[in-house]
Amino acid sequence: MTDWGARAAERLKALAEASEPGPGVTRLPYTPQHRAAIDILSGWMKDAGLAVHLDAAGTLVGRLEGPEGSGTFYLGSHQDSVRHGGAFDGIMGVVLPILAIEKLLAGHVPLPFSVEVLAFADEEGVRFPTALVGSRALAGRFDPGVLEMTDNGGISLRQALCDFGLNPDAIGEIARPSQAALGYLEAHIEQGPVLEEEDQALGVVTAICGIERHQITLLGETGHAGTIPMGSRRDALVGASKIVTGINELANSVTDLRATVGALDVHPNVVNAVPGQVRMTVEIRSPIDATREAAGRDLAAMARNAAVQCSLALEIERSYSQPAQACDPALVKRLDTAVRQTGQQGLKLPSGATHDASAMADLCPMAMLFVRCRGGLSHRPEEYAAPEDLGRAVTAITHFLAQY
Ligand code: HGY
Ligand code: MN
Ligand code: MN
Repeated sequence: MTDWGARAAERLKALAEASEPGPGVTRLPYTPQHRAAIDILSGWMKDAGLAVHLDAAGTLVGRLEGPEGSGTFYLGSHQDSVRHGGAFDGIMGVVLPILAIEKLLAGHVPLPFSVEVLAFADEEGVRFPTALVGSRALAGRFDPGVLEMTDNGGISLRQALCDFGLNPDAIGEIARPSQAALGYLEAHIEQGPVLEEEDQALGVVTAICGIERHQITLLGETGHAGTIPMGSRRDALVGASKIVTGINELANSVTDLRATVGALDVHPNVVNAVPGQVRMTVEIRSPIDATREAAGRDLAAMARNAAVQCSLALEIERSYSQPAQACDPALVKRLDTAVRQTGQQGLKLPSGATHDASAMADLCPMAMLFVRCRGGLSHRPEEYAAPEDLGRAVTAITHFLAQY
């Protein structure tokens, strides 16, 4: 009897080695670590009987051909991680469906359609100020303008794709025909505490929150910290701090709103010089798009006021946004049945994290299977899902597919 959970845990442990040095997992898109991960995944996909290719956006595709003209069901998640993240976020949603297909084929359960397992290159948007690159391309929603966006080293997404051996100008051709897209299922750790609190290994996602990210640059004037009078300073960090506290107060005062200043870069960042420039990111999330968009407008007003009060020049750009997406009711029902067949209660819950499923919803009906993670921790080295829960998830995915 195969222990599918143990196999999943072993595979995720092996994939966690495809990382930059340092605590946790750091695997950014179009890097040697990305290459290492897709080399490992390609072998497992082939062993499972999938035909493998890397598409122009860097998505690794494993395809099992079904009956002629039967349409395709998609499964998958992202291979990339945040910096010093965990070994489960994203990549678990690639490993589990490969094992589920292996399990179905081992049980001689024929699938009445083609299946593709997808390992998207860049969901997190940590290296470049955009996100969901591969899933948006598959859904036919790729914006070529993002190819000119650059990482902190000044490398453009276009250059990174070319250096990875890909042709950025062919990305437009990978969109899938929606009429043949039967649906998309993404298995993902919950990245929150609800399943653990409710003593459930698995959950069924109802909707995915909307998100927008703003890049802000405040430009003042640096100078000697001991000689410039306070009244004539143009201190960019003082301006930035008004935005940090303002957006935090706003998010604490509005229901269903979350806002985070996750990255802040001070220049010249030395103890005895007035900060002349600050670059910062502000991320806003809500399950209600109107709430999120209103907060985005409030942020812009806040930033303009801070710039005026501190005599700063301001650049603000909404570099990425994704509306809230409801999961497809028919797929949710099918997934609920499959989860219950594993002995779980089929707990329903929304996702405060965003996922490739948000973008795939533009192609076809989508659903998400949540897997319990210890303490709800994610985006940090302690991220963990137990092998027995991974095994339950493999079983739920096989039940989900076998229902067709
Ligand atoms: O940020 C998110 O919600 C996801 O992990 N990219
Ligand atoms: Mn993540
Ligand atoms: Mn994720």
